Amino acid sequence: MNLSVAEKIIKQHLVAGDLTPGEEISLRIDQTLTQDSTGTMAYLQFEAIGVSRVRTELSVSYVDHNTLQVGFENADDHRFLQSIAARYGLHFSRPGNGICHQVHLERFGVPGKTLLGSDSHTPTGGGLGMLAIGAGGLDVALAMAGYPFHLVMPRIVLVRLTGKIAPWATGKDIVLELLRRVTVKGGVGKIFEYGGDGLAQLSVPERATITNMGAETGATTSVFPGDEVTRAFLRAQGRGDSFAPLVADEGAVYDEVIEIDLSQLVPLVARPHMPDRVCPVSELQGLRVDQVAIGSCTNSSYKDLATVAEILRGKTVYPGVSLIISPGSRQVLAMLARKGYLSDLIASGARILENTCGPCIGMGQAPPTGGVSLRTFNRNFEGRCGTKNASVYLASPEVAAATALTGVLTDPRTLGEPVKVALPRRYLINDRLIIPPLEPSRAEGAEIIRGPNIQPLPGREALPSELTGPVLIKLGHDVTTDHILPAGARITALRSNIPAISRYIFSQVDPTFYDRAKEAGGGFIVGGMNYGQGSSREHAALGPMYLGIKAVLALSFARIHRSNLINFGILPLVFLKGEDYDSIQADDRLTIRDVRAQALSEQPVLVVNETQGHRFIVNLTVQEREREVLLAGGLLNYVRETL
Ligand code: MIC
Ligand code: SF4
Repeated sequence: MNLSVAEKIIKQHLVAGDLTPGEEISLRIDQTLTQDSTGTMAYLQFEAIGVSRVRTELSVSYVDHNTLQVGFENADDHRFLQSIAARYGLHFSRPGNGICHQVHLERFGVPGKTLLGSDSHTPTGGGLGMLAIGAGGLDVALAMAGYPFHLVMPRIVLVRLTGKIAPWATGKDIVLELLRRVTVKGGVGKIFEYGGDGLAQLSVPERATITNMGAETGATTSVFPGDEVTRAFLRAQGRGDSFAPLVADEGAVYDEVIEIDLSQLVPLVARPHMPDRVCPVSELQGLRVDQVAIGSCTNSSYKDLATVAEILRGKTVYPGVSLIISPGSRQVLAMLARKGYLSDLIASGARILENTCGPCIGMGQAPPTGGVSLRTFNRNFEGRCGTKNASVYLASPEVAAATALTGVLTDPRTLGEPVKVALPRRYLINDRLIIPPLEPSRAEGAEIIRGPNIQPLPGREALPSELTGPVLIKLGHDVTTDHILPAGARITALRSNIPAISRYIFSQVDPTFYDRAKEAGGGFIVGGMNYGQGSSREHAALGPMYLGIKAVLALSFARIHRSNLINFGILPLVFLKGEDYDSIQADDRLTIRDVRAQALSEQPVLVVNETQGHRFIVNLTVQEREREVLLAGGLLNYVRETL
């Protein structure tokens, strides 16, 4: 059989199932990564599973999200994570070392390996030829404990890149073009695999921009082959021996093919408030901008920032613009300093931040009231930047730098010849901020340090025989996990404290939600299409579980959030008819009788709308194992019972 790159990696890691799209498979996981804002919960769950040391080839715990430390909470989390890493045999990337995805690409990624990360942008590793998948913390905890990862075998889509890339077009424009064509729902159940004669022009950091933001299509992941470009990158990272060639077989068959002619690409921009609202920069040329932010795991590589420095050199940021730059890693920052680019950035007036997620997750740098912010990030969901009525646009570092100089959205093609930055033959390598695992004999005695921000895990009972309660909220389409549980410094600091963070569930959509949910002792959530897209934060399921949410009824679900709901014992129910979604109202009282029996059968589930005196059916489309997880009241209960 002629296999694609994705199929080759899957086949090599298959524990159960086969390569038939739509069927459940399970995969052996070689590497895991966590970041601090999802990691604390993942490690509390890992502890609850009760193994004495991680059982992967490599597991890394990064600290990159919660680094503002406006109170004790973040620092408590960091100390907890460091002590967990020492106790259980993980690498620990210290605060300030960089964004997990960038550092993982630089220092740990290996073509052909599987990587599971508790962050939705884990597919960044696909730029290096890894099968890198984002998941909830509990799934990552199980992978660390040596259990395989379950997923539905995706359809493999070939994205064929052809032609010579147009001047000033970048990796960002390729993925924005993909988003324009397929939308934020178009990747669900798919892997985008890149191929074609255009590939060789794209460096690993550019490929990683593409696979990173592939997450915005809802795809399971995106992957590039491991070729000469990959080899050169790994050599420059002093890791040439991690390279093994990985290309699709001649005649590999794909479920779908998308062609992108690189010579026709133009600089693109995503408009507020969705990453798929894409149009050419030239169409919005002249839009006044208050803030330009360059960074995030999508576009903060050495190549990105050196290009920005080349554009800014000898010039000054426009007086009405605040230009913010957050490098992706300490290595990037060190390289910029060594090559003199850092002084170009400083002299231009850029405000240099720490090497973390920073403004991407609303940790500072909120734009002014009604302001316009142009960002090189991957998400522009409403309110995520910290200012509810701000408008966030997404574009390449080239567009961002050009705009920072003029104060209006600017097509970089107006700057003349494109800037070319040579990739280093050798990156500056300094792993002293990564603490390696302790020897097992020393690790066993390591103490785990918990501050008051680290609260015990809440649990849930097995599924009762009947579910009844009010519809607490009815929402539209494309609800993101930022709507369910907002980001920002204040709220994200509470990620290891479920009772405290649950107060913020839907706080920006309906501030009365928490009180109403508490008063009613729980109930139901109703959503439209693609419910729960975006982040992997399992708190968007844990919070609702804590508040007694029994089921979410939606027209469709995003992959990671759907798994998170099941992991915490919340039924993801899919409307069969649009009219049932249309007719249901907030406050309607719903009852699902004999829900255990109904959940076990493969028939649709009957829901009674007591308020309207009306019955309708919904689908519980789950795999066998997921049914049992739901009956047990969640994955941790299931694991305790069965394994
Ligand atoms: C994000 O980009 O939304 C985050 C913050 O990285 C999340 C994880 C989280 O909520 O902690 C993600 O993408 O998974
Ligand atoms: Fe961090 Fe933003 Fe990347 Fe999420 S998308 S990992 S918040 S930089």
